[in-house]
Amino acid sequence: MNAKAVRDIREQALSEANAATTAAALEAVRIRYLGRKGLLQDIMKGLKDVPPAERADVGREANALKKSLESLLRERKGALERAPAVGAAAGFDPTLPGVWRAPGVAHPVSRVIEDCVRIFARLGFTVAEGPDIETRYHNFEALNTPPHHPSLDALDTFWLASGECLRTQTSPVQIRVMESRKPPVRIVTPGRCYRRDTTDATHSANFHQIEGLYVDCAPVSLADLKSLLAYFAREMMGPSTDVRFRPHFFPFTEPSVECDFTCHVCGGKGCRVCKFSGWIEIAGAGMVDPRVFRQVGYDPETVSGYAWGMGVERIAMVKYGIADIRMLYENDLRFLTQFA
Ligand code: 2NL
Repeated sequence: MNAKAVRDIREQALSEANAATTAAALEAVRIRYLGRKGLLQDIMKGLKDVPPAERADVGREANALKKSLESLLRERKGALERAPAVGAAAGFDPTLPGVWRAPGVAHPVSRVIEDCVRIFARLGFTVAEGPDIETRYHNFEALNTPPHHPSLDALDTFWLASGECLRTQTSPVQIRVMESRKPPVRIVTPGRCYRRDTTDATHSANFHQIEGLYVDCAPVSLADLKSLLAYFAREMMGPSTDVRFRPHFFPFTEPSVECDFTCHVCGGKGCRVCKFSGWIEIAGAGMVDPRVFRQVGYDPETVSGYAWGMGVERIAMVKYGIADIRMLYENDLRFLTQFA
């Protein structure tokens, strides 16, 4: 027995420990080398026969064998515990089907926004966005809202201590775009809006709008607006959809209309969905009021345009037959994944 022989045993022990792929195999290595009847014990027992000059060297090598093998066994045991069931030895069966992950689907609100944007983009409209926190000026005053209008009331709008508010519509985005660009303007503005509504089947304090604005230096007419909304109606609800205008009032458009689509369920004959009228109210619209143009620095004598606004949740509910707006916000995947 000499130091080199002990070193060789150590090499052998370490390589066996490295090759072991199960806890049982590691334990067998430990017993063979470090066990009570193991090789290390044989070396220790043989020390007395080693010439005194070499004894210290052999003892040192024996100690190194013990220490390095113990530490490698500890490390390998930890690694095996952290990575269970990998490799053929742990029972991996490559012929079994893989783990299936459900593909995600867009939320119906996102889906409707994407569909609207795609349809209007074909007509040359681009998307504009703005802040959720708006100034009183951009959300109300620039839109010709009279000072006594109920929407300015603290009971209808979320006012912040700063004097700003959470936007109640996406029209302020259009004001900001007109402030910063010369006509022609052709934009749609999808986005989140806020109103102090008590939640019920058709109201949510958080909801989404998509508005549109077209301004040109050439004369634009209500007929242009109607053909645009008719095109949108057919693309969104089906090719046989028709539209009608009813007179209405908005402070920011003159004249103003409400736009109904024929009911996509009964085709206009009358059913429960359209409350037997054949029509479903979808959008508010009109020709941009000259006072709004003057506010943003446009000359109403030389520019004209139309604007419209629609509720995203409302379109989703009509299109997909959703009875309660709250279902869109409960995050129940059994419900949401139906609209892929
Ligand atoms: C509705 C009505 C509407 C507009 C929004 C608008 C924006 C500017 C100027 C003029 Cl900057 N009009 N937007 C016009 C008419 C109706 O929305 O019922 N939305 C759900």
